[in-house]
Amino acid sequence: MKNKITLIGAGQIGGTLAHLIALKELGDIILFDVASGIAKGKALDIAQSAPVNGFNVKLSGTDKYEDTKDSDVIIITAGVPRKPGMTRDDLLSINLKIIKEVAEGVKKTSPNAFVICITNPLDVIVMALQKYSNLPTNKVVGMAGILDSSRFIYFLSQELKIPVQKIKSLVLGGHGDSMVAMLDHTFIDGKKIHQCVDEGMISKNKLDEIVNRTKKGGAEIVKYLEKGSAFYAPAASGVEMAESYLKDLKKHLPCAAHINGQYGVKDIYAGVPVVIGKNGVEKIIELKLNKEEENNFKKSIKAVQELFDAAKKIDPTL
Ligand code: A3D
Repeated sequence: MKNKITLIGAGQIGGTLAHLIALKELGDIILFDVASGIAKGKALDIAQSAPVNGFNVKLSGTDKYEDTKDSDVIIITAGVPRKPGMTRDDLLSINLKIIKEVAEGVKKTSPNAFVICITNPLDVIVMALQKYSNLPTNKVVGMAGILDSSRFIYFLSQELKIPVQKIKSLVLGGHGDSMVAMLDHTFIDGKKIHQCVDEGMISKNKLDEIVNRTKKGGAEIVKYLEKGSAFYAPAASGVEMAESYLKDLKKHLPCAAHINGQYGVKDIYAGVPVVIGKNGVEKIIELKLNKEEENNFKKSIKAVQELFDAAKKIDPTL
C-alpha cells in the first residue's frame, strides 16, 4: 500500500513539499489548508505535471481533517508570517492558536503519524504541538537544523571553493539567533575547520562572518523576497526527514527533538543530532562538545526556554 502524506498548510513551503514528494514518489499527497482553494489548486497543478515528470502518486486538496485520516506522515507549515508592526509575542500567540487547532485535528484523525513541524517560532511551536496533541515525543519533531546546517555548508563551500559534498557540519540548538554552528564538528574534506584556519585556507574573521550569515540566513532571503520567506531549502529539508522515516534509512540528521536528559537538558525541544528511522526519532546522538560549543548550546537552550515561558503566559494550559 502506498504511504499517505498530509501537508498541513499549502502555502509556499506546503506547495514545494508536495512537488518534491511527488517527484520522489514517497506516497499519495493530501494538501490541507483553511484556504481550501489553494490546497485544491496546487494539488491539481502538480498532478497535471505527472505525465511530464512520470510520477505515479495521487494528489488532492482539502480543508477537512477527515480526508487526512490515517496519514503515515504529516508535515505542518500552517501559520502566519510576521507582518510589519507585529511583535514576536503577537506572532507566537497567533501561531499557538493555529497549532492547537492542528494538533487536535491530527490527534483525532492520524494518531500514529510521524509529525514534522516547520511552523515558526520552531522550537516552541513543535513543543506546543507535542503537548497539545499528546502524541509520543519520538513521533513529533521539528525541522530547522538540516536547513541551518545546509546553509552553513553552502556558504563554506562557496568561500572555500569546495563541493558541498566534501563538507560535514552541524548547526544545533534553537532555530534563531542563538543557533550554534558546531565548529569542532565541522570538517572540510576530512580536515577540521580549525586546522583550515591555522593553515590559512580561511581566515578566522571570514569564518565568523559565515557563522553569522548562517544565523541570519532566513532574514537575508526575507529581505530579497520582500514578501514571504524561504521555501525551497526548508521544503527540501523537511522531505529528507520524511524520507528517512518512510524508508527506515536511519539517517543522522540535526532536528528539533524532545531532549530529556541528554546534553544535561530536561524536557525541551531544540536542535540536536538524531537518528530517524521507522520508529520516528529513534535516538538522540550525544556529541562530545568542547567548552565553547557547550556554552553556546546552553545559551541557545536558555533562549528557547524563555520563549516557551512566554508561550506559557499566553496559554497557561501548556
Ligand atoms: P505561507 O506561504 O504563508 O503558508 C502558510 C499556510 O498556512 C497558508 O496557506 C495559510 O492559509 C495556512 N494556514 C493558516 N492557518 C491554518 C490552519 N489553521 N490550518 C491549516 N492551514 C492554515 O508560509 P510558508 O509556507 O512560507 O511558511 C510556513 C511556516 O514555516 C511559517 O511559520 C514560516 O515562518 C515557517 N518557516 C520555518 C522555517 C524553519 O526553518 C523552521 C523556514 C522557513 C519558514
